[in-house]
Amino acid sequence: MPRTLAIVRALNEERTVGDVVADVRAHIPGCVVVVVDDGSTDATAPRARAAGARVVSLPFNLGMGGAAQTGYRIARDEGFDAAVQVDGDGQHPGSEAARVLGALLEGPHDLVVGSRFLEGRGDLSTPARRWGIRIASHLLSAVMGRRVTDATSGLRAVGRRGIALYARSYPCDYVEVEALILAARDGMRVAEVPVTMRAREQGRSTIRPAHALVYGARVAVGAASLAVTRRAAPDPG
Ligand SMILES: Nc1nc2c(ncn2[C@@H]2O[C@H](COP(=O)(O)OP(=O)(O)O)[C@@H](O)[C@H]2O)c(=O)[nH]1
Ligand SMILES: [Mg+2]
Repeated sequence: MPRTLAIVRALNEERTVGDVVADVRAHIPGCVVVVVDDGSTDATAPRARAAGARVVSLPFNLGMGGAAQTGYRIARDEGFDAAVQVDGDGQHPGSEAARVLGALLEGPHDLVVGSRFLEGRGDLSTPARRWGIRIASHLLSAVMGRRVTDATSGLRAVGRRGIALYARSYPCDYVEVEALILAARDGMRVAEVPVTMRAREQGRSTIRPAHALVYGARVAVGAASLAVTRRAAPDPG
């Protein structure tokens, strides 16, 4: 069996993180779960530990990108074969994490993203978020040369190549979208599989409506830079 690390980023998710850890462990046998507690001020760390996770408590808030990179560094340094990213807020069911991981392990892809929009599995986000996702997905599809329907999905799995890449560098602003751009630039093979996600149980998304426009613009810049650097890349032959 390939050794898999589940990376759960969590900021003040004491109400959900324990269930998330238990759910992932139940659906992915043998999986090690690391919760990257990014400066939480609640009981996120003890709840995660009680559910069987390893917990890395960062000394201060690094944000989603820094927290993800922390997880990938553990995966790289400890020689894991695969890593699956799962949110600590309970939106990603363990069964769906297992599905995404399964698709990765079947091959031949280097990165598999769980998409809410393939097969019309329902859309739980706000209208602004939907627009951000739509813009991001269209631009990314154009640049990556393959259809991407859910560029902001945080439910994704990578193999050793992705672990090495993301341990070296993980974007820090529009993390999930830019991480896809990074993967494409590195020549990684990307695929999506349909997943069902749950609505957020508490708190609110970190993506606010006003961000949607900025989000689209940032992705456009990232996509353009990808197109340019790709063309400029020297032919290894
Ligand atoms: N490590 C870390 N996790 C965060 C931070 N902000 C949010 N998260 C976690 O990242 C996951 C996704 O965040 P969320 O706001 O739900 O984003 P959305 O689902 O894409 O709208 C959740 O598990 C949050 O607890 C942060 O600054 N650092
Ligand atoms: Mg969420």
